[in-house]
Amino acid sequence: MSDGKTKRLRIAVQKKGRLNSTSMALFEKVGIKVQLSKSGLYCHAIDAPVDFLFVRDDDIPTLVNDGFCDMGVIGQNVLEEFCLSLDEENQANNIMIDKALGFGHCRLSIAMPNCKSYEGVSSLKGMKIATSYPALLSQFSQKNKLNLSILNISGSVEIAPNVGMADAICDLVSTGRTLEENNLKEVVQIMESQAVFIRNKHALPSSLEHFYTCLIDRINGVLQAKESKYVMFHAPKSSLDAISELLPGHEGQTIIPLSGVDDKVAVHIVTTEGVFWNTLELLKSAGASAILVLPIEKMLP
Ligand code: PRT
Ligand code: ZN
Repeated sequence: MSDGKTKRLRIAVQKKGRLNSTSMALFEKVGIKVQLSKSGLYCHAIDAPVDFLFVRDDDIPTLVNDGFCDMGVIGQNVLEEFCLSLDEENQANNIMIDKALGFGHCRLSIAMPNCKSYEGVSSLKGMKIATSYPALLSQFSQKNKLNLSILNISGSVEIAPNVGMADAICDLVSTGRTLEENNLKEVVQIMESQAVFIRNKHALPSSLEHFYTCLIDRINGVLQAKESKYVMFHAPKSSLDAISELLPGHEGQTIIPLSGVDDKVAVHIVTTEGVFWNTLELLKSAGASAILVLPIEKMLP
Protein backbone atom coordinates (compact mmCIF):
# COMPACT_ATOMS: atom_id res chain seq x y z
CA MET A 1 0.00 0.00 0.00
CA SER A 2 1.05 3.62 -0.19
CA ASP A 3 3.47 4.73 2.50
CA GLY A 4 1.50 4.64 5.76
CA LYS A 5 3.69 7.32 7.33
CA THR A 6 2.76 9.96 4.81
CA LYS A 7 -0.93 9.03 4.97
CA ARG A 8 -1.66 9.91 1.36
CA LEU A 9 -3.58 7.96 -1.24
CA ARG A 10 -1.64 7.08 -4.33
CA ILE A 11 -3.78 6.95 -7.46
CA ALA A 12 -2.53 5.66 -10.82
CA VAL A 13 -3.85 7.47 -13.89
CA GLN A 14 -3.00 7.03 -17.57
CA LYS A 15 -0.23 9.48 -18.48
CA LYS A 16 -1.28 10.13 -22.07
CA GLY A 17 -4.20 8.80 -24.01
CA ARG A 18 -7.95 8.55 -24.02
CA LEU A 19 -8.50 8.24 -20.27
CA ASN A 20 -6.11 10.92 -19.00
CA SER A 21 -7.99 14.19 -19.34
CA THR A 22 -11.44 12.86 -18.39
CA SER A 23 -9.96 11.13 -15.32
CA MET A 24 -8.22 14.31 -14.17
CA ALA A 25 -11.35 16.39 -14.89
CA LEU A 26 -13.32 14.00 -12.64
CA PHE A 27 -10.76 14.37 -9.83
CA GLU A 28 -10.94 18.14 -10.18
CA LYS A 29 -14.74 18.00 -9.90
CA VAL A 30 -14.46 16.07 -6.63
CA GLY A 31 -12.17 18.74 -5.24
CA ILE A 32 -8.73 17.27 -5.95
CA LYS A 33 -6.63 19.80 -7.82
CA VAL A 34 -3.11 19.27 -9.09
CA GLN A 35 -0.47 21.37 -10.77
CA LEU A 36 0.80 19.31 -13.62
CA SER A 37 4.14 19.61 -15.27
CA LYS A 38 4.24 18.22 -18.81
CA SER A 39 6.83 15.57 -18.05
CA GLY A 40 5.61 14.88 -14.50
CA LEU A 41 5.15 11.23 -13.65
CA TYR A 42 4.21 11.94 -10.07
CA CYS A 43 2.40 14.84 -8.46
CA HIS A 44 0.87 15.90 -5.16
CA ALA A 45 -2.69 17.15 -5.00
CA ILE A 46 -2.94 20.64 -3.56
CA ASP A 47 -5.74 20.35 -0.98
CA ALA A 48 -6.19 16.61 -0.52
CA PRO A 49 -4.12 13.69 0.80
CA VAL A 50 -3.64 12.31 -2.69
CA ASP A 51 -0.66 11.73 -4.97
CA PHE A 52 -1.04 10.82 -8.63
CA LEU A 53 1.25 8.50 -10.54
CA PHE A 54 1.02 8.94 -14.32
CA VAL A 55 1.79 5.75 -16.22
CA ARG A 56 0.81 3.67 -19.25
CA ASP A 57 -2.65 2.23 -18.77
CA ASP A 58 -1.34 -1.33 -19.11
CA ASP A 59 0.78 -0.86 -15.97
CA ILE A 60 -2.08 0.35 -13.77
CA PRO A 61 -3.53 -3.05 -12.79
CA THR A 62 -0.11 -4.34 -11.74
CA LEU A 63 0.61 -1.21 -9.70
CA VAL A 64 -2.71 -1.53 -7.86
CA ASN A 65 -2.56 -5.31 -7.52
CA ASP A 66 0.94 -5.19 -6.04
CA GLY A 67 0.02 -2.31 -3.71
CA PHE A 68 2.38 0.32 -5.14
CA CYS A 69 -0.74 2.37 -5.81
CA ASP A 70 -3.90 2.25 -3.73
CA MET A 71 -6.25 3.08 -6.58
CA GLY A 72 -6.35 3.61 -10.31
CA VAL A 73 -8.53 4.52 -13.27
CA ILE A 74 -8.50 1.95 -16.03
CA GLY A 75 -10.60 0.56 -18.89
CA GLN A 76 -12.47 -2.62 -17.95
CA ASN A 77 -10.93 -4.23 -21.03
CA VAL A 78 -7.39 -3.82 -19.67
CA LEU A 79 -8.48 -4.85 -16.19
CA GLU A 80 -10.24 -8.04 -17.31
CA GLU A 81 -7.33 -9.05 -19.51
CA PHE A 82 -5.02 -8.56 -16.53
CA CYS A 83 -7.27 -10.54 -14.16
CA LEU A 84 -7.45 -13.47 -16.59
CA SER A 85 -3.66 -13.50 -16.89
CA LEU A 86 -3.38 -13.54 -13.07
CA ASP A 87 -5.67 -16.57 -13.01
CA GLU A 88 -3.58 -18.30 -15.67
CA GLU A 89 -0.44 -17.75 -13.62
CA ASN A 90 -2.18 -18.67 -10.36
CA GLN A 91 -1.36 -15.30 -8.84
CA ALA A 92 -3.39 -13.48 -6.21
CA ASN A 93 -5.93 -10.95 -7.42
CA ASN A 94 -6.04 -8.02 -4.98
CA ILE A 95 -8.11 -5.68 -7.14
CA MET A 96 -11.67 -4.54 -6.48
CA ILE A 97 -13.76 -2.47 -8.89
CA ASP A 98 -15.27 0.40 -6.96
CA LYS A 99 -17.12 2.39 -9.52
CA ALA A 100 -17.95 2.41 -13.21
CA LEU A 101 -17.14 5.96 -14.27
CA GLY A 102 -19.35 6.46 -17.31
CA PHE A 103 -16.63 7.46 -19.79
CA GLY A 104 -14.19 5.64 -22.10
CA HIS A 105 -17.01 3.52 -23.49
CA CYS A 106 -16.01 0.99 -26.14
CA ARG A 107 -16.43 -2.66 -26.99
CA LEU A 108 -14.00 -5.48 -27.68
CA SER A 109 -15.09 -7.14 -30.90
CA ILE A 110 -13.97 -9.59 -33.54
CA ALA A 111 -13.85 -8.10 -37.03
CA MET A 112 -13.30 -9.80 -40.37
CA PRO A 113 -12.51 -8.56 -43.88
CA ASN A 114 -15.68 -7.32 -45.61
CA CYS A 115 -15.15 -9.80 -48.42
CA LYS A 116 -15.32 -12.87 -46.17
CA SER A 117 -18.66 -14.38 -45.30
CA TYR A 118 -19.84 -14.67 -41.75
CA GLU A 119 -22.73 -16.91 -40.73
CA GLY A 120 -22.56 -16.99 -36.97
CA VAL A 121 -19.79 -17.60 -34.46
CA SER A 122 -18.94 -21.03 -35.87
CA SER A 123 -17.67 -19.29 -39.04
CA LEU A 124 -14.66 -18.29 -36.93
CA LYS A 125 -13.62 -21.92 -36.19
CA GLY A 126 -9.88 -22.47 -36.49
CA MET A 127 -9.18 -18.89 -37.62
CA LYS A 128 -5.98 -17.02 -36.86
CA ILE A 129 -6.96 -13.84 -35.02
CA ALA A 130 -4.65 -10.92 -34.19
CA THR A 131 -5.27 -9.11 -30.90
CA SER A 132 -3.76 -7.24 -27.96
CA TYR A 133 -6.23 -9.08 -25.70
CA PRO A 134 -5.08 -12.72 -25.94
CA ALA A 135 -6.54 -13.84 -22.60
CA LEU A 136 -10.02 -12.46 -23.31
CA LEU A 137 -9.98 -13.88 -26.82
CA SER A 138 -8.77 -17.25 -25.58
CA GLN A 139 -11.60 -17.33 -23.03
CA PHE A 140 -14.08 -16.57 -25.83
CA SER A 141 -12.51 -19.27 -28.03
CA GLN A 142 -12.80 -21.89 -25.29
CA LYS A 143 -16.38 -20.96 -24.37
CA ASN A 144 -17.44 -21.26 -28.00
CA LYS A 145 -15.18 -24.23 -28.86
CA LEU A 146 -13.60 -22.31 -31.74
CA ASN A 147 -10.02 -23.54 -31.46
CA LEU A 148 -8.70 -20.13 -32.53
CA SER A 149 -5.05 -19.50 -33.19
CA ILE A 150 -4.24 -16.25 -31.37
CA LEU A 151 -1.61 -13.83 -32.66
CA ASN A 152 -0.68 -11.45 -29.85
CA ILE A 153 0.36 -8.04 -31.22
CA SER A 154 0.55 -4.82 -29.26
CA GLY A 155 -0.62 -2.19 -31.74
CA SER A 156 -2.05 -1.50 -35.22
CA VAL A 157 -4.01 -4.72 -34.96
CA GLU A 158 -6.36 -3.59 -37.72
CA ILE A 159 -3.74 -4.00 -40.46
CA ALA A 160 -3.14 -7.70 -39.70
CA PRO A 161 -5.70 -9.18 -42.17
CA ASN A 162 -4.67 -6.79 -44.98
CA VAL A 163 -1.04 -7.87 -44.79
CA GLY A 164 -1.90 -11.55 -44.48
CA MET A 165 -0.81 -11.94 -40.85
CA ALA A 166 -4.24 -13.09 -39.66
CA ASP A 167 -7.75 -13.98 -40.88
CA ALA A 168 -9.47 -11.57 -38.50
CA ILE A 169 -8.82 -9.25 -35.56
CA CYS A 170 -10.13 -8.79 -32.04
CA ASP A 171 -9.82 -5.13 -31.03
CA LEU A 172 -11.54 -2.21 -29.35
CA VAL A 173 -14.19 -0.39 -31.34
CA SER A 174 -15.94 2.83 -30.51
CA THR A 175 -17.25 4.66 -33.60
CA GLY A 176 -16.37 1.84 -36.01
CA ARG A 177 -14.40 4.21 -38.29
CA THR A 178 -11.08 2.37 -37.95
CA LEU A 179 -12.69 -0.89 -39.03
CA GLU A 180 -14.39 0.81 -41.95
CA GLU A 181 -11.13 2.41 -43.11
CA ASN A 182 -9.49 -1.00 -43.11
CA ASN A 183 -12.31 -2.79 -44.94
CA LEU A 184 -13.25 -4.80 -41.88
CA LYS A 185 -16.68 -5.63 -40.47
CA GLU A 186 -17.52 -6.14 -36.83
CA VAL A 187 -19.01 -9.61 -36.41
CA VAL A 188 -19.07 -10.49 -32.69
CA GLN A 189 -18.84 -8.39 -29.58
CA ILE A 190 -16.81 -10.04 -26.81
CA MET A 191 -17.23 -7.45 -24.09
CA GLU A 192 -18.41 -3.93 -23.40
CA SER A 193 -16.08 -1.62 -21.54
CA GLN A 194 -15.86 1.73 -19.82
CA ALA A 195 -13.43 3.36 -17.42
CA VAL A 196 -13.59 2.04 -13.86
CA PHE A 197 -12.14 3.19 -10.56
CA ILE A 198 -10.26 0.29 -8.97
CA ARG A 199 -8.57 -0.16 -5.62
CA ASN A 200 -6.35 -2.60 -3.83
CA LYS A 201 -8.63 -4.58 -1.54
CA HIS A 202 -6.35 -4.40 1.49
CA ALA A 203 -7.39 -1.91 4.16
CA LEU A 204 -5.97 1.58 4.17
CA PRO A 205 -4.82 3.43 7.31
CA SER A 206 -8.06 4.53 9.03
CA SER A 207 -7.78 8.26 8.28
CA LEU A 208 -7.29 7.44 4.60
CA GLU A 209 -10.16 4.96 4.60
CA HIS A 210 -12.40 7.80 5.80
CA PHE A 211 -11.11 10.14 3.08
CA TYR A 212 -11.58 7.37 0.55
CA THR A 213 -15.24 6.88 1.55
CA CYS A 214 -15.81 10.63 1.08
CA LEU A 215 -14.07 10.44 -2.29
CA ILE A 216 -16.40 7.66 -3.49
CA ASP A 217 -19.44 9.64 -2.23
CA ARG A 218 -18.23 12.66 -4.15
CA ILE A 219 -17.62 10.63 -7.31
CA ASN A 220 -21.16 9.24 -6.99
CA GLY A 221 -22.39 12.81 -6.57
CA VAL A 222 -20.62 14.02 -9.71
CA LEU A 223 -21.83 11.07 -11.78
CA GLN A 224 -25.40 11.48 -10.57
CA ALA A 225 -25.31 15.24 -11.14
CA LYS A 226 -24.19 14.64 -14.74
CA GLU A 227 -27.43 12.78 -15.45
CA SER A 228 -29.68 14.99 -13.33
CA LYS A 229 -31.41 18.28 -14.07
CA TYR A 230 -33.12 20.89 -11.93
CA VAL A 231 -36.45 21.69 -13.57
CA MET A 232 -38.63 24.69 -12.65
CA PHE A 233 -42.04 25.62 -14.06
CA HIS A 234 -45.38 27.17 -13.22
CA ALA A 235 -48.39 24.85 -13.18
CA PRO A 236 -52.13 25.06 -12.50
CA LYS A 237 -52.85 23.53 -9.07
CA SER A 238 -55.55 21.34 -10.63
CA SER A 239 -53.14 19.43 -12.91
CA LEU A 240 -50.05 19.51 -10.73
CA ASP A 241 -49.71 15.76 -10.11
CA ALA A 242 -50.31 14.84 -13.72
CA ILE A 243 -47.71 17.37 -14.88
CA SER A 244 -45.03 16.27 -12.41
CA GLU A 245 -45.45 12.63 -13.42
CA LEU A 246 -44.39 13.58 -16.94
CA LEU A 247 -40.82 14.16 -15.74
CA PRO A 248 -38.78 10.94 -15.86
CA GLY A 249 -36.97 9.89 -12.68
CA HIS A 250 -38.32 12.76 -10.61
CA GLU A 251 -37.60 12.63 -6.88
CA GLY A 252 -40.02 14.70 -4.82
CA GLN A 253 -41.02 18.23 -5.68
CA THR A 254 -41.00 21.63 -4.03
CA ILE A 255 -44.20 23.64 -4.43
CA ILE A 256 -43.94 27.39 -4.03
CA PRO A 257 -46.93 29.78 -4.00
CA LEU A 258 -46.92 32.53 -6.63
CA SER A 259 -47.72 35.93 -5.20
CA GLY A 260 -50.96 37.37 -6.54
CA VAL A 261 -51.88 34.16 -8.40
CA ASP A 262 -54.27 31.75 -6.69
CA ASP A 263 -54.73 28.98 -9.18
CA LYS A 264 -51.06 28.40 -10.08
CA VAL A 265 -47.90 27.41 -8.20
CA ALA A 266 -44.18 27.28 -9.00
CA VAL A 267 -42.75 23.76 -9.01
CA HIS A 268 -39.08 22.79 -8.58
CA ILE A 269 -38.10 19.19 -9.34
CA VAL A 270 -34.78 17.32 -9.55
CA THR A 271 -34.88 14.57 -12.15
CA THR A 272 -32.24 11.87 -12.28
CA GLU A 273 -32.69 11.22 -15.98
CA GLY A 274 -32.14 13.35 -19.05
CA VAL A 275 -34.84 15.87 -19.94
CA PHE A 276 -35.55 16.05 -23.64
CA TRP A 277 -37.38 18.62 -25.76
CA ASN A 278 -40.37 16.33 -26.21
CA THR A 279 -40.76 16.08 -22.41
CA LEU A 280 -40.86 19.88 -22.22
CA GLU A 281 -43.44 19.98 -24.99
CA LEU A 282 -45.58 17.45 -23.08
CA LEU A 283 -45.27 19.56 -19.91
CA LYS A 284 -46.35 22.61 -21.84
CA SER A 285 -49.36 20.96 -23.41
CA ALA A 286 -50.39 19.66 -19.96
CA GLY A 287 -50.55 23.28 -18.73
CA ALA A 288 -47.03 24.08 -17.48
CA SER A 289 -45.47 27.44 -18.37
CA ALA A 290 -42.21 29.33 -17.73
CA ILE A 291 -40.28 26.05 -17.94
CA LEU A 292 -36.58 26.19 -17.05
CA VAL A 293 -34.10 23.27 -17.10
CA LEU A 294 -30.82 23.82 -15.28
CA PRO A 295 -27.71 21.63 -15.03
CA ILE A 296 -26.64 20.44 -11.57
CA GLU A 297 -22.99 20.70 -10.65
CA LYS A 298 -22.77 18.65 -7.45
CA MET A 299 -25.16 16.38 -5.52
CA LEU A 300 -24.93 14.63 -2.17
CA PRO A 301 -27.87 12.47 -1.08
O1 PRT B 1 -0.04 4.66 -23.92
P1 PRT B 1 -1.03 3.79 -23.21
O2 PRT B 1 -0.64 2.33 -23.21
O3 PRT B 1 -1.36 4.31 -21.85
O4 PRT B 1 -2.39 3.95 -24.03
P2 PRT B 1 -3.11 2.98 -25.07
O5 PRT B 1 -2.71 3.41 -26.45
O6 PRT B 1 -2.96 1.55 -24.71
O7 PRT B 1 -4.64 3.30 -24.77
P3 PRT B 1 -5.63 4.42 -25.35
O8 PRT B 1 -5.31 5.74 -24.78
O9 PRT B 1 -5.78 4.29 -26.83
O10 PRT B 1 -6.98 3.86 -24.69
C1 PRT B 1 -7.14 3.79 -23.31
C2 PRT B 1 -8.47 3.13 -23.01
O11 PRT B 1 -9.52 3.90 -23.61
C3 PRT B 1 -8.69 1.75 -23.56
O12 PRT B 1 -8.08 0.71 -22.79
C4 PRT B 1 -10.21 1.64 -23.57
O13 PRT B 1 -10.66 1.27 -22.29
C5 PRT B 1 -10.66 3.07 -23.85
N1 PRT B 1 -11.11 3.27 -25.24
C6 PRT B 1 -12.32 3.79 -25.59
C7 PRT B 1 -10.45 3.01 -26.39
C8 PRT B 1 -11.28 3.35 -27.45
N2 PRT B 1 -12.44 3.85 -26.93
C9 PRT B 1 -10.83 3.19 -28.81
N3 PRT B 1 -11.58 3.49 -29.74
N4 PRT B 1 -9.21 2.52 -26.62
C10 PRT B 1 -8.77 2.38 -27.90
N5 PRT B 1 -9.54 2.68 -28.97
C11 PRT B 1 -8.89 2.48 -30.30
C12 PRT B 1 -9.01 1.04 -30.83
O14 PRT B 1 -7.96 0.24 -30.32
C13 PRT B 1 -8.91 1.25 -32.33
O15 PRT B 1 -7.58 1.41 -32.74
O16 PRT B 1 -9.48 3.30 -31.29
C14 PRT B 1 -9.60 2.58 -32.52
C15 PRT B 1 -11.05 2.33 -32.82
O17 PRT B 1 -11.81 3.49 -32.65
P4 PRT B 1 -13.02 3.83 -33.65
O18 PRT B 1 -13.67 5.05 -33.07
O19 PRT B 1 -12.42 4.08 -35.00
O20 PRT B 1 -13.94 2.65 -33.62
ZN1 ZN C 1 -1.97 0.73 -23.25
